[in-house]
Amino acid sequence: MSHALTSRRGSRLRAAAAGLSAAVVAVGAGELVAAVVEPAASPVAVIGSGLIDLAPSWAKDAAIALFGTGDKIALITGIAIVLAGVAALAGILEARRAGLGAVVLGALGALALVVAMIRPGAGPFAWLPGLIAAVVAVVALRLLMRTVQPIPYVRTEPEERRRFLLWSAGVAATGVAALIIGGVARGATRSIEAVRSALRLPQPIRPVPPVAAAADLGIRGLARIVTPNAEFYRIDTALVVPRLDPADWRLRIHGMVEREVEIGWDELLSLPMRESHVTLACVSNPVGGDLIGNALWLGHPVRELLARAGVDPDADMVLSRSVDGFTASSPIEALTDDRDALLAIGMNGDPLPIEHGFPARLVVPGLYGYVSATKWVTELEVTRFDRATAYWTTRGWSARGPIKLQSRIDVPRGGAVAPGDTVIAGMAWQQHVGVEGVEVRVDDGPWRPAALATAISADTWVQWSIPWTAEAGSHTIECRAVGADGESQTSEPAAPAPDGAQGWHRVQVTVG
Ligand SMILES: Nc1nc2c(c(=O)[nH]1)N[C@H]1C(S)=C(S)[C@@H](COP(=O)(O)O)O[C@H]1N2
Ligand SMILES: [Mo]
Repeated sequence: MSHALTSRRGSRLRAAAAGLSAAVVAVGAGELVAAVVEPAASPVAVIGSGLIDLAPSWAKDAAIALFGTGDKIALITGIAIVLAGVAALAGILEARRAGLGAVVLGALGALALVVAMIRPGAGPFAWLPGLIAAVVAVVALRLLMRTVQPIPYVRTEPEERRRFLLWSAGVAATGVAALIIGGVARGATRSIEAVRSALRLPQPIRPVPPVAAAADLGIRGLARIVTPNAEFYRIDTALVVPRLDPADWRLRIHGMVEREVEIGWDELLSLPMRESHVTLACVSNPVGGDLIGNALWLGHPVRELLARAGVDPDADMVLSRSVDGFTASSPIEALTDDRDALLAIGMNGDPLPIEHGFPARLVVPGLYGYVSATKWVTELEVTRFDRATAYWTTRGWSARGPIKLQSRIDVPRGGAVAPGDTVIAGMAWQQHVGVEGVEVRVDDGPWRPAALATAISADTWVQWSIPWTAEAGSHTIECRAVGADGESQTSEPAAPAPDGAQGWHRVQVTVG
């Protein structure tokens, strides 16, 4: 009897392992085919992107809060764990009833096929990776099942067990090899990266003066006034970064316009370029958070492009659309007033990094990124707020997103502080309005004015600092800003959803 039980448990384990191996080789095959025919149709990526688009916004907020910019790695890990569970189950089902498990795995491949085909920007072979994954999964599972001993009460012979292990490990290893080759193939098709690095950006008509030395206090731990591209926060829904060839890129301006306008890359490069420092901020940035960065952007004013198309006076919004379907709703005044909303092609002197929207994106001072900063932008639809709804608005975020007045303590960041004379320093911002002052208090003491560094412009954040003599004990440091319009930063706390976090940043330190 005990022999029979071990045997049955053993064969169930083998069935689960067969399911897993079949899934690994199927994913490997699908990813390899995708890497060759259409990287964006990768089965894992399309299912992940589908989940991102379907996820309720609280789940996304939680993912950003938990993992920040690592939210995508967390998602892929999650998918891998779920897939492993389903695959093991499929193996067990297949052992119970031939065909059942194969249907489960095949259905997953079919799902990847369908999702790859219906996503925006799907190419002519978007269906292929999912189909290959489905077929490979079914064949591999059926094959492996033959080597599993499903007969109860008969102890599996060691040779049979060895044979199974060999087969199943071989199949899984083939899958891993396919994944690696796929990764290498994807790397080799990095031609867009080559195109990008060979690009020479045009000169702006009026280069901005170099950032004043007095704009950056150079305090250790304080954010730099201009954020290097490699350190710039990245937030988007793109699991696979769109790789647009500038030669194929076009921007279409349509909707409530007198005439549709379409411009390509060469024409864009021939237009007058402006440059300006603009601080970009994410609406998901919590009080004290770092989903914010400042860069020197080079681009052509959106205002000029809209003027070419001739905007209907009834329009009050531009719905900008990315090649991957993401949309943002910007109030039309923000794109047409004197603030120089840019169709940007350069970031800190380089072409836009691919993950920051290469070859072109929008940058609008004063608006959160989700309502303005569309990356990989290919369309501007002139419309009205009562006619069209953007990606995050359908998920419960505010349709309009002016940036709120905020200030942040960078130094000290909390924890232990040595006693004696030191400095408290941080950043403050309210893009397009500007910051007039920052005040700091320690332990409910009096508010003391901090010294503002030189601001680059009202469209950027500004550094501030204040001396402090740290005395032994625990202390709470708070800061608050006053905008250039005279408004004070509210003490009323609010979560990021639906229109941006607010409240005072507070840091706890222990001196001693
Ligand atoms: N195509 C596309 N553009 C997008 C997004 C996106 O998900 N897809 N996210 C927006 C959001 S929410 C923000 S905060 C900014 C972030 O820009 P960055 O990644 O260059 O910092 O991009 C905006 N542009
Ligand atoms: Mo954002």
